[in-house]
Amino acid sequence: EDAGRLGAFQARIDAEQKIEPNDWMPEAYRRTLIRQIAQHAHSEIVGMLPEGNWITRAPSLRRKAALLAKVQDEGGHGLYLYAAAETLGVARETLVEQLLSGGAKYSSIFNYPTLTWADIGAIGWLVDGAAIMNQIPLCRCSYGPYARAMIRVCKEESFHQRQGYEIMTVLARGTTAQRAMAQDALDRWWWPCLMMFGPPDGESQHSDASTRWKIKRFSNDELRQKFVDATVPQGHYLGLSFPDPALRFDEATSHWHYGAIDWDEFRAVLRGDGPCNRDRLAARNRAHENGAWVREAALAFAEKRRRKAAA
Ligand code: FAQ
Repeated sequence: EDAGRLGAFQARIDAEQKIEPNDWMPEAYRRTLIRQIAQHAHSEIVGMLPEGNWITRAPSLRRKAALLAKVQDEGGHGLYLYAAAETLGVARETLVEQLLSGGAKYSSIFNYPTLTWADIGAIGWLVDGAAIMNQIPLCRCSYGPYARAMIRVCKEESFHQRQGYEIMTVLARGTTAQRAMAQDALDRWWWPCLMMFGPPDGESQHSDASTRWKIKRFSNDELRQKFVDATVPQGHYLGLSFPDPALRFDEATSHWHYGAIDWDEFRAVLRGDGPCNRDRLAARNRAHENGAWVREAALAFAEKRRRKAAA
């Protein structure tokens, strides 16, 4: 019976039909989606921290308004994504608990510090740029609630990317000190951004299954290359250089060839030994504790309403 159901399930995926929450699905499909969507949600929530660090220090009211809106969007993305994960039968509280206890993964990129205002430009341009490259194909993911959430998320990420590139443009055309700040931010964020796409294809343990299930439409290395090809000309347009002596345009393939990624650094960040892993988790735990009164008040209010309705 299971073989029949499995065949019918794969046939629906092959026919580009969406899988919806009440449809039958193999346990492994459910598990991999919960894993990926939860990690994605955690990334949005932890991803608010590096930029949140600069909200009170944005250089103008206009910059502050845009940054505040961007960070709020990220909180919203986290919430849609937790809701999408809940349709697979996992409680949001369980996922939040896994994040707070350090048992869950979130994107490696959010374990790096934001040292100057130029980092806000670099995050928008590069981190959101990488996020879009990875998430546009997820709009066509086989799981309906995840695919639909990605449509709005990508529209917002596209605004984020533009605000980041615009910050970089102003700095790159500014004083010598501003230009140096923009270059320094690019130097520090470039390699960690390339790591966002995940391990090389040969070491990506989930890629085969996720490709068969049309969760993944492109491999980690394919998306990484697309990102490099799109981003290098943008950096050159700003008059900035990339911290990679091996970077060169390959006429034969029409792709930008890039140097070796330091996968030891990636593995260290995943183990919890990146520059900010401990700070990020401590900040999330503090925020959760400081919000306890809101959860208690919401529960008390819901209880009062329930009693009123029953009376
Ligand atoms: N960091 O077998 P694969 C954003 C893990 S954008 C940490 O290749 P898969 C927007 C992976 O989970 C960032 N862990 O895995 C924003 C797996 O571990 P597991 C979030 C990583 O799933 C911008 C193991 O390595 N975006 O937040 C990373 O097939 C600005 C083996 O890897 C998403 O999550 C990494 N970089 O492919 C917010 C997109 N890479 O679970 C604020 C959705 C890999 O076995 C400010 N996710 N790992 O313990 C995906 O597309 C996929 O999950 C990949 C990884 C492509 C990330």
